[in-house]
Amino acid sequence: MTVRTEKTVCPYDCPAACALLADTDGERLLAVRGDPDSHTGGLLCRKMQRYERSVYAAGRILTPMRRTGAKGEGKFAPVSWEEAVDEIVRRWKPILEQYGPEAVLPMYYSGTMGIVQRHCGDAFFNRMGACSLIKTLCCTSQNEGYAAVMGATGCLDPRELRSSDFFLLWGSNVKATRLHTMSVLHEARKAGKRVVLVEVYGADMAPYCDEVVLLRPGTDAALALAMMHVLVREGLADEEFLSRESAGWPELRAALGEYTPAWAGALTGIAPETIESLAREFGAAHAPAILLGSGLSRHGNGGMTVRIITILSALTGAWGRPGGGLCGCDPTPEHCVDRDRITRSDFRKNEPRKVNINLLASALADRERPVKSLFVYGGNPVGSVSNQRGVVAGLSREDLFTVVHERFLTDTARYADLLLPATFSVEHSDCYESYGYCSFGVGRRLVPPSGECRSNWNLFRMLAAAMGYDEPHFGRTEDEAVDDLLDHPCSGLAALGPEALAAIRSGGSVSLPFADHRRWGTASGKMEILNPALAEPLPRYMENYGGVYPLRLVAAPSARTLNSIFLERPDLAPPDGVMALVLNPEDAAARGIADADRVIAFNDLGEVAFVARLSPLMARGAAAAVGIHPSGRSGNGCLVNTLCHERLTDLGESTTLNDNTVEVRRAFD
Ligand SMILES: Nc1nc2c(c(=O)[nH]1)N[C@H]1C(S)=C(S)[C@@H](COP(=O)(O)OP(=O)(O)OC[C@H]3O[C@@H](n4cnc5c(=O)[nH]c(N)nc54)[C@H](O)[C@@H]3O)O[C@H]1N2
Ligand SMILES: Nc1nc2c(c(=O)[nH]1)N[C@H]1C(S)=C(S)[C@@H](COP(=O)(O)OP(=O)(O)OC[C@H]3O[C@@H](n4cnc5c(=O)[nH]c(N)nc54)[C@H](O)[C@@H]3O)O[C@H]1N2
Ligand SMILES: [Mo]
Repeated sequence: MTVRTEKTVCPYDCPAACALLADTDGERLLAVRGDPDSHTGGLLCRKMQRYERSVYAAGRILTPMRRTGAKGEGKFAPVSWEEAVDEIVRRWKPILEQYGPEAVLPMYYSGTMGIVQRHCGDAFFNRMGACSLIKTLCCTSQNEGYAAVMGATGCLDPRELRSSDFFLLWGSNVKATRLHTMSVLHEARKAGKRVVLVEVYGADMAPYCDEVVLLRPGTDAALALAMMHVLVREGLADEEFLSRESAGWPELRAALGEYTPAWAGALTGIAPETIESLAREFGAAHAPAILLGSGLSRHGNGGMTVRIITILSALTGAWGRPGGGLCGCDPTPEHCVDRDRITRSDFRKNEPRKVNINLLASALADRERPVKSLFVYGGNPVGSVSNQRGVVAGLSREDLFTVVHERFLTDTARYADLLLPATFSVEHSDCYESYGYCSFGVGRRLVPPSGECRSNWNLFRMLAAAMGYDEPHFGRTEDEAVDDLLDHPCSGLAALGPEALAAIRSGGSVSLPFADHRRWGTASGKMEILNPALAEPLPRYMENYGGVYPLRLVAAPSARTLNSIFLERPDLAPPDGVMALVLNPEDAAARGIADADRVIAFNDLGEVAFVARLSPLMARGAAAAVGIHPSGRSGNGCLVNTLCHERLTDLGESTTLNDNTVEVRRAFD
């Protein structure tokens, strides 16, 4: 057997887009490891170290299938691709005639981050005139909150963190979601620099931090405002920098008086002395870095919270010094290639009906403008979108024709009328732009697709042919689509020059130059502390939506999975195989709940059965559901998103997954 080693890229929705070395025998993927000569230095998460176990996992969908049981039951029988495609076209025809193309709702989110495979369905559905999905299920409010102050100014590049002298990890589980930054934190602490965590649930990161500050979900802006209050009072704000580089500082400064540590203490649950000392420490640092996660942006006040934390990051003038500033936002994604060459907005001839992904349940319940067909390719909305009961009710509609293109029988795939088998990244070609680590990579098809699996690109090619869409775009191969993107690079990639591009054309990753934050990418050319274009020009403290139940519920990421990806892997399942809800021991004791008890979390939307886990590193008055699980792991088949409302954020129409309240009781069974 000849083993070939080739360069490829991790396709998943993590900031780093890790560079991989893949061993194959030409037929099968044998092993994968991190590429030591890359921006990630060869470090690879536990999930991807055994990628071949996912590719060849039991339960992989290998043929097209038609539903034979009730919707949701998960019973299917194989059919050929020809039958499947014929049926799709046959079922769409009367829908298109009677209801128009806007009765077809395409849905994808972040199954693959490859630019070609992820977005290729847009060209097809633009051509059809179908609904246009507003894809704000992740961190749009975070990026818009940042951009409200900084415009298109690049964030602090993770490579610059080596020059930082104080680290504020703000709502980010770096170990799970930004593994490559862990070595920076380790080195920093060895050098005597301080690392402080501001979290709702700090158990994963606490061992790597000097101090953990726990706060009530959704109150982060109060902490940031009170820190600014202290910085001003102590003369630690860089007045000269702010008056030179920003617009609106005098107005905000005048408003800071009321935001005292005592005021913030009452809202956040943090002791006022802690806020004082944290502010002083931040103010004394030469180049403090805030590493911002997206959890705090998934609240009704999320955009405003990120605006305020962004302003805090600039208050001491740190942005003017190497290593100082804020890391973790991406105001100008996709500056390597022109995504429109894949999505083809020019194919659309109608003004699209827009459906926000977070309002899927409502869209499926809309009788005035009914959705008659849902086409899912690269998402698991039953597990990932708010109002799970509503989503499931929609998917259960007998008159909804649902197609799901998937690799596994997810909780969403169970509702498919037709289930189509999808490829893994090593079975198709694509290119990838990291969203936090300034890299770009290409991964070509390395092994033949398993069974009858087809890539998203090839699926839409087939459907376009069957629908009679004869644009040359749909005639191209996926490799031609990748080549076309590389032949027309945008600024970030073009700057590398033709040799660097040629070196990765057949597979591999390159690091991109540092983002330029010497000039503010805003309309005024200054940091916009006051932004006249917004409904709230001057930042102020805003409450999140909250609710009437006593515990604030958040959904935290799991290091073992990536959203609902990797659920196929027994080696990554939780050790006890259960879906846990983390509570602070005092909140648990007040309810007679002990560790490992079965509990029910409930609110006006429904009930979810968890197993309780008690942790002193969980904020008082809050509860965290870690990871997305298959419904089989839940005591009553319902997942955490059952308890999440369909409300949107203040900026960016984004998810408010972390902005819900619940009560929890012991389950007696
Ligand atoms: N409770 C809870 N909800 C959440 C989150 C959470 O942490 N907890 N996270 C939120 C965030 S940050 C995000 S980004 C969203 C993610 O939302 P989704 O994208 O809906 O969720 P995933 O679990 O990533 O599902 C992606 C699916 O795509 C499939 N897939 C992978 N590659 C391909 C491919 O090439 N082609 C096709 N056709 N399918 C493919 C995978 O098998 C997987 O089932 O969820 C959000 N919702
Ligand atoms: N292993 C693993 N890696 C992942 C993912 C995963 O699911 N697993 N998801 C991927 C995706 S899609 C994304 S978008 C990124 C996300 O990566 P980041 O943006 O860095 O965010 P997370 O690490 O998910 O951290 C969110 C944290 O916010 C906390 N939190 C929730 N609400 C609040 C709040 O109100 N205030 C504060 N201060 N904290 C709060 C949660 O406890 C959680 O620890 O990670 C990606 N990488
Ligand atoms: Mo995400």
